[in-house]
Amino acid sequence: MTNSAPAIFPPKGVGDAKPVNQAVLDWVQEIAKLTEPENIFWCDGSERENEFLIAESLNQDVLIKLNQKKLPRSYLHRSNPNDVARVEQFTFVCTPTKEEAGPTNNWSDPGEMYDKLRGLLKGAMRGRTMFVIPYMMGPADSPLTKVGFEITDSKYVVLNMRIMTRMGEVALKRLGNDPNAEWNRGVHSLLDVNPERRFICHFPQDNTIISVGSGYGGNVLLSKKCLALRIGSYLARKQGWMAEHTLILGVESPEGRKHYVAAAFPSACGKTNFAMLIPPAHFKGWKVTTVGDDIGWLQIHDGRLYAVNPENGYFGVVPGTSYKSNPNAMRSIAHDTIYTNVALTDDGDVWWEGKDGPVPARAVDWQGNDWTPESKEKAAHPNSRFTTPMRNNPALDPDIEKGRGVPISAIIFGGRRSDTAPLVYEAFDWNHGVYLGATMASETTAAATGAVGRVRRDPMAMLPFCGYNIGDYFQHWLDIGKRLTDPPLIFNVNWFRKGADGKFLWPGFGENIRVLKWIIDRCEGHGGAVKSPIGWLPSPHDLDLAELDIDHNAVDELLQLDHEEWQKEIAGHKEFFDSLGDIVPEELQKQRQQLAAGFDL
Ligand code: OXD
Ligand code: MN
Repeated sequence: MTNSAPAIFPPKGVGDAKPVNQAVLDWVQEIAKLTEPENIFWCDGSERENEFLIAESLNQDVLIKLNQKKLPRSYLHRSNPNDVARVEQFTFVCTPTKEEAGPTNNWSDPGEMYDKLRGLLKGAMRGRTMFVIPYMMGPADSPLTKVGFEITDSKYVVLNMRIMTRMGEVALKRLGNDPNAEWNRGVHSLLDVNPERRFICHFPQDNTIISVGSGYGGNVLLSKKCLALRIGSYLARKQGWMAEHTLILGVESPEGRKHYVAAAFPSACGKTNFAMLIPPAHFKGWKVTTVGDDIGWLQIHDGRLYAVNPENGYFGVVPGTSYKSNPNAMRSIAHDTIYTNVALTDDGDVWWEGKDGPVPARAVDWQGNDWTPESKEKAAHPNSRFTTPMRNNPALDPDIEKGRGVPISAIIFGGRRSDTAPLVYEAFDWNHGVYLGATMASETTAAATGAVGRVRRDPMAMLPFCGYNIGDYFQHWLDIGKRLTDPPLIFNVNWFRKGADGKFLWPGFGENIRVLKWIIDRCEGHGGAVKSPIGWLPSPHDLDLAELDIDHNAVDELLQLDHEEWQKEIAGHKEFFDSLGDIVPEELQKQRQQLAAGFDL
């Protein structure tokens, strides 16, 4: 584990890929003047550069080499134990007024925050190398694609950005030399990795992100949550598209009919697993392909929604990943992968809770301590991660580079709910679907610091990621609906409902294809459903449950609406809307009243 980032001196031909755009050069000089680095390293994302940075990272204990026979070109990184997840309490949206950031974001006056950050960044890179990373989010020929530059003093960030984005020449080419071109400015410094000096700040009006004091992916890979979601959602509203915390998958029937769906679940609720699903034997001939596992950018074309995945890799939660839960993820992370905060075995392999095979008799845990199965601590941190190129995924969709994106037939919302929310139901129409998204709730996970397992409202899974006022965000969804002549159907799913014995009622993972099939049936107009006050629900025989080892009572329970639970749930919706104040669009208030009437409220 290392927080220090001493300077490195590359050989000739490495670290000198200077961009030509004068606006970028000026900005880099301005940041260098402030942070006073030992030297500037202009990244190009090339193989040679990567090899050099890996060698330096091994020298400086930023990376540990894994068994290269078992895991070719793969490495382990141990973060500072105080720095293992996103920090929502230190994440700010700095808009000119507090109202623009809205009630769900931490807000600070941009001038004050810039001053504070300038103070923290002053001389922060002394004795360190300043890396300048040009990157592109989205396929090369998409109108949605954005260029960003991230300045960082962390080699780990450079190595991860190379996996997670389209980095180097391709970004420089897209930007060109127009000094007025739109591009995102990102500055990151580890400082001394001190939680007291940790701030993740967004300045949407300036298309700028400044992140200090952390080395954790979600806080420092500025392409991801910061640009693709927070700044992205702000730009999307302004420019008439959508930036969402959603996976995108393709599903093809044995007859060759293909649909794409987008599914917005909160962090660590199984987006990666769903996006890489392998159907069970009974669904022979069905095929699921992955477009994206975390973020979707959606635009309207000919009255339909089309989605691209702006990312180039996966930054996924490791614990629980196995050949049983997600074989495609296991194959993806078998090579060219950076692991963060998993355990290391004697033979240089990685291990985590929930991995296939026997539990090792001993290992070194994520903090570098000896570990045995008797240890009280987990061997891998619950939010330990893999960073792996999307091209490692055997189920990668062939259309990931399509600039227009893939046409979306259904949008699925979902969360972790032990009770209340049935396995699946369908909204009556777009506006009702927006209401389902707006009132979504989920039990919190280890992806962010704070209590785990607490039910919180997480509208469209965007609570930590919406870069502007959530009321305006709801209205943006409603407005998009008005522009769609062929809108996707909207659904809600819950894989996590538990029975009285505290066990999950639904097997999940590959079996989720059964729910997906019903969703597709509905999209094609031939799936059966019964009308309920919350939406269209399948009855048990509308779901294909053949060859599934599940108790009939469990299925009934999964599809049941408990009157009292729903009365409580609707009170929760009201409480949430009330907590937001008068920014909730009238249409959603109307939807809530209609729902309440269905439960005698
Ligand atoms: C993520 C998250 O890392 O949502 O994708 O936290
Ligand atoms: Mn996410």
